[in-house]
Order: sequence, then structure tokens, then C-alpha cells
Amino acid sequence: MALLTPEDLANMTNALVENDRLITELTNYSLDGLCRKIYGTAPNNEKVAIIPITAGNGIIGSFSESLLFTVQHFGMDGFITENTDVAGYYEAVMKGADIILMADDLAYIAHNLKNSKIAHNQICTGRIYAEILCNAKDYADDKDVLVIGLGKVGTPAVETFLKEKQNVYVFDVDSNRVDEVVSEYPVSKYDPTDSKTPNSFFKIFEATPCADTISKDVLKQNSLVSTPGIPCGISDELIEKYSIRVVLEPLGIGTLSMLYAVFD
Ligand code: NAD
Ligand code: 2YG
Ligand code: MG
Repeated sequence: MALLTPEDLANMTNALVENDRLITELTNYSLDGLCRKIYGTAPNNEKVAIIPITAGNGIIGSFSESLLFTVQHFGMDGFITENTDVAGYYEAVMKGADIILMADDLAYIAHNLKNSKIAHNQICTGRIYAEILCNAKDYADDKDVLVIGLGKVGTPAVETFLKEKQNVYVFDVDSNRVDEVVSEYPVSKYDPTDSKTPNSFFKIFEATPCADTISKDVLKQNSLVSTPGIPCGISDELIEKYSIRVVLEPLGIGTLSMLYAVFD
């Protein structure tokens, strides 16, 4: 898994606020309002403990602080434990935590200790970035969506689009993965040589660890790109040329989705 860097998180607070504003403009729902709609849950004064984890590649500068910003920005009570790892877990419970947030190199989870619900960042990130496209009011009549990157984030996005009755076209640089997804789900391959399927899209979801995955060929004027993938898959030049709006933020949107996934 590609790990976040402190540089990825440098502008995270502005990015979260700015993306919340864009999501509200696009969907008429604030980010927390959209999460409430999707999950049918709401916060109820839960105390959220963030535990820094040293395993593997260790602490990522600003990771815990970015989670705390997210929790507090959306009106919840949170704290970062002074201890790390198991000692941090013990501290979190002793200090009355209701929900634990913690991540090692393989998994970033939210665990609600009161109701036992657990959420995984990759699933919740795929889901919320897909729902943003599905709820974008100016794009509601067009059901075609292109999904680029069919990994741990892209696959739950595919499932979300299907649940939302979208026509899903998929692309991955790994053609075996495309074949797997096409055989497992009612989706079509993105195929620019097939005149019966669309070549360009108003709605594009991208979840890859690569830049320049979104070429001019798949864009329409005013396409909407919802992309958790880091780095951004579309160049500034194409964003400007095609007047593209891009939803992209490195950590907070997915984190809020995880919290709503474990609320009652
Ligand atoms: P993954 O490795 O499970 O999946 C990535 C997929 O992208 C793979 O199937 C791979 O074959 C495909 N791919 C790679 N290069 C490609 C290219 N040039 N064109 C098309 N497909 C390509 O990774 P993941 O866990 O799904 O994460 C995807 C990205 O999302 C990573 O950059 C990760 O850091 C990021 N991410 C962001 C957030 C967030 O909150 N913004 C949250 C989780 C993950
Ligand atoms: O506690 C810490 O500071 C570290 N142990 C956190 C490690 C997180 C590693 N995971 C990633 O970098 C991710 N790709 C998942 C983060 C979700 C948002 N991109
Ligand atoms: Mg995010």
C-alpha cells in the first residue's frame, strides 16, 4: 500500500474545508450531511481516541493531528493518546474512549467499543467518494460512470455505484483485475474501440497511486472527478482546459465516512 507522507498532509485542513464546500455546492449536502444520509447514522457525543502506531514504517508526521482536526472540525470530542500502540489503547479505554481510530501500514480502522461496529478506511473511502458522484445534482441524469483503479478503494466504489443504479465502466492498468471485476460484477470494460460504449464521461472516479491516469480522451467539458487517489490523477492543465471540478483530499473525507460507518 502506498503510504501517506507528511507532505501529502501539509495542506490537509484547508483541503478538507474546501472539499466540504465543493461537496455542498455539488450535492446540496455538507460532507457530514451526506454521510448521515448514506449510513443512516449520527454522532451522539462519542469520544474518539486516536492512537499513534509505531509498527512497520512507524508514525507519519501530522497523521494523528489530521485525524484530530477532522474529528473536532465536525463537532466531535477527540484526543490523541500520549502513549502509542498497546499502551495507547489501554490509555484510550481508561480515558473513556467510545471510538478508536488507529492505523498501521496495512489497515486504518475505526472501532466503536460500545456497539462493536468496525470500519476500514479503504472501503469507507471508496464508498463516500462514489456517493459524492452519485449525489451531484447537475450530473443526476447521466448514469454513466468511469472507474479507474480497481483495488481496495476502487472495488467498494464499484459496489456503491451499482447499488446507486449507475452504468459502470471500469479500467485498470492490470488487465487481469479488469477481467476479474467484469466477471464478478455487472459492469463493462472501458473500451474506446467499442462504438457501443461511451469514450468520455461526465462522472469519473479514480483510485490509483499514479499521476496522469485521467487522459483528455475520457473527459468532457465540465466533467466531475471524484478521486481519493494520491497523487491526483488529472493534470492542472486538463483541469483548466476542460473546466473540471475535482474532489480530492488526503485523509479527512475517508475518516468522516469511517466514523459514520460505526455510529449508531
Ligand atoms: P490498491 O493498490 O489496492 O489499488 C490500486 C489499483 O490501481 C490497482 O488495481 C492498480 O493496478 C491500479 N493502477 C495502478 N496504476 C494505474 C494506472 N496508471 N492506471 C490505472 N490503474 C492503475 O490501492 P488502494 O488501497 O485502492 O488505494 C488507491 C489510492 O488511494 C492510493 O493512492 C491510496 O494512497 C489512496 N487512498 C486515499 C485515501 C484518501 O482518503 N484520499 C484513502 C485510502 C487510499
Ligand atoms: O499512527 C501513525 O502515524 C501511522 N502508523 C499511520 C500509518 C498509516 C499508513 N496508511 C496510509 O498511509 C494509507 N495509505 C491509509 C491512510 C488513509 C488515507 N489515505
Ligand atoms: Mg479522504
